[in-house]
Amino acid sequence: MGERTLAIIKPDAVKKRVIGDIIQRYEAAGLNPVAARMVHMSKAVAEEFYAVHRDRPFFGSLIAHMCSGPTVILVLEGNDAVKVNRELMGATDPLKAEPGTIRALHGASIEANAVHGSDCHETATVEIAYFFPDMV
Ligand code: IDP
Ligand code: MG
Repeated sequence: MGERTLAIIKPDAVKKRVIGDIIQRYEAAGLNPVAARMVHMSKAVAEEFYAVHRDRPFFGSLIAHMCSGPTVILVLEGNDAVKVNRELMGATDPLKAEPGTIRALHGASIEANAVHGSDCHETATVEIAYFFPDMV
């Protein structure tokens, strides 16, 4: 049934009330939601999820943002799901994201950039297991 990837609609996008718009874009791109949870992350949960960025200067601020309100976490399934989702999201910095991408449309800053998406198949497997342990 294709590949799976993890997507997170970040607190800035939830506050902006664009959950529906973003999920519609996943569906239109052939990325079918197969699991979903709404999660207001604790600091510990966000820190573990973004552990790879622990030494980056923006880490503390990123964690504060991810814990600033509820998120919507989805497993998306489809052909080439990781790559298709990364293209649909656009570049990390919304100002550099291709027009029409989710981050170009809804991102507020390089930090509050509306969505997360797994960056490769291996990362997707780890990230899906982290939020959906029953799926593995
Ligand atoms: P990605 O989300 O496009 O994969 P990463 O480099 O993995 O980008 O960074 C993870 C998250 O950390 C980004 O989505 C963004 O929220 C935040 N971030 C990345 N670079 C910066 C920065 O230079 N300043 C502030 N936040 C950043
Ligand atoms: Mg990344």
